[in-house]
Amino acid sequence: MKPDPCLAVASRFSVDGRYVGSTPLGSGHIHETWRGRFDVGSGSRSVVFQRVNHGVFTDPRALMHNLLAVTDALRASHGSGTRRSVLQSLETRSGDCLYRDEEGAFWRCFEFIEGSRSIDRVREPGDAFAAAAAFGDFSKRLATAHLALVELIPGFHDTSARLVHLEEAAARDVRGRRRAVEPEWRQVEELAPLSTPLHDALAKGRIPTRIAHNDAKINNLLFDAVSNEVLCVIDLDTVMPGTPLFDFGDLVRTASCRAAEDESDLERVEMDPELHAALREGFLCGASGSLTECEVALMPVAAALITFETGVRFLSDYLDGDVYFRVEHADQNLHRARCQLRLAGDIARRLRVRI
Ligand code: ADP
Ligand code: GN1
Ligand code: MG
Repeated sequence: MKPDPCLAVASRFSVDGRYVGSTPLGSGHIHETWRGRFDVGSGSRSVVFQRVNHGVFTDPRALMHNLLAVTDALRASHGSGTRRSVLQSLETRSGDCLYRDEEGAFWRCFEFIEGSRSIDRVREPGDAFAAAAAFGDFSKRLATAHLALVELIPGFHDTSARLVHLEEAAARDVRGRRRAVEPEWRQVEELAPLSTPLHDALAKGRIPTRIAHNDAKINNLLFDAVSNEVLCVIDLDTVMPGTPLFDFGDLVRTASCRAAEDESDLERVEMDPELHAALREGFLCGASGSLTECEVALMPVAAALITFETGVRFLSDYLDGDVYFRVEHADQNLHRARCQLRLAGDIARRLRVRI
């Protein structure tokens, strides 16, 4: 049996009870996350232990500064009863929000939201509606908050910069993979005009810059395991100024397609119009009138853009030798890139986005 990675960490955080063990949690691509269980006599209690990806988030203190600012603002906005609706960071026994282990890794701990689950794919339009309404509501709540947030990953949704990075990765070609990605490379060239309209609208002030989640994929939400209602928006590490359109785009990318993000049968990779319609309605309902006409008009563009951009990022990482996104096999980033590029084209076609 493998040693428990959380064993040495569990005693460092201020959690009552006898530590029982941990199990891996979720399918995020960045951090490593576990559910830690404690015996508390009358029953059991769970927390989340997360080993921060230090390569991606190079300043863990700033990461926690942002997270606490965002969760404080959300708690203030929700009022009472936020136990299952706002992420709660737990402190170490010495009152810190991070623990640094002997290997130099940073750990954080959250209250485990009991009776919750995350999903990687949506089946029912009702779940698509609820998910999008939750992210729409999230951006509305933060729109008026005065948050001094550090830009943890500069240019996170700067699609042109992502394209430049792709060119650089191809030029370095550290694993000799460039030749094998010729079809994907051509797709990127075809879809590249998608990167202009939304960023232009932002730069020219036709749409406002607002606080956004910036990583609104479907598994960054917790659903009630029984009732299926959305409980909580999680993974708050990329909350920064942006536009809620980035979030709508990520929702369409991850919740309008019935296939997996790295599906190998490309025939299955397409936007389901019924799920898309539910996402659109849900997002507008959650944001309840806070979006301008111009923002609403750009929703289809955002859906194609974010899907394209994510494809570009997966392809870059494939060429870079899989240094950013966690992979389970050697070609996973290539499979992910293929799917996202195909889906971006399909979204653009179905939503009549001009390329
Ligand atoms: P990553 O940045 O790697 O995606 P996340 O913060 O999204 O990390 O966490 C990974 C997964 O862990 C989530 O998709 C979810 O399944 C689970 N998770 C995270 N926080 C909690 C929590 N407080 N309660 C229950 N499950 C959680
Ligand atoms: C990552 O952390 P996770 O798995 O929720 C990534 C997103 C990508 C997504 C692709 C900080 O999200 O930007 O869109 O993978 N997060 C970061 O699935 O880069
Ligand atoms: Mg996540």
